[in-house]
Amino acid sequence: SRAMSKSGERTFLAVKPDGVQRGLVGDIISRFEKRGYKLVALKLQQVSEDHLRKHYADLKGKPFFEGLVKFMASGPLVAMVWEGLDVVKQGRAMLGETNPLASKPGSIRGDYSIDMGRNICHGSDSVESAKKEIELWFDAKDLCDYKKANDVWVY
Ligand code: 3AN
Repeated sequence: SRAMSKSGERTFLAVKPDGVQRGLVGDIISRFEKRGYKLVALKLQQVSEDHLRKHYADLKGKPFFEGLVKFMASGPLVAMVWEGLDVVKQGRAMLGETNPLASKPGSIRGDYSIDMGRNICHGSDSVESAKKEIELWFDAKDLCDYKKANDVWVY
């Protein structure tokens, strides 16, 4: 069924340095856990500007690109992989919009952010970019393949 084939979908999510500084890591993880998603990989890490230039390669040339790279390298962030039914699209909905003004209360950005350049979290925007981002941020051996007790009844 569609549900079975898409239940293994994965996305890359990050709590950006501002989210870590503001103590929002637990809240963000909790939202995804409670929604029914499965944590597949997780690390707290301060990454290089080089790594971030690769991560944001599609935005190269944008006026905010250099500032974005510097901000993302300015402190530790939490990089994660989450798995479950429609997690790419649902994850984006849970994050909110790029512009906090367009982010509805109830979303992470809609609840906690007012500044476009300080929007707390990142989530892959398609299944294809999720694949690329997961490969860029994690070794295959660090992705945990396990069953959760509620795998059956959540879906
Ligand atoms: P999203 O993170 O919502 O997918 P992208 O990929 O278009 O948005 O942009 C990546 C990040 O770049 C955003 N999270 C935001 O922090 C920053 N950004 C995007 N657009 C702007 C902008 N117009 N001014 C400043 N920062 C921006």
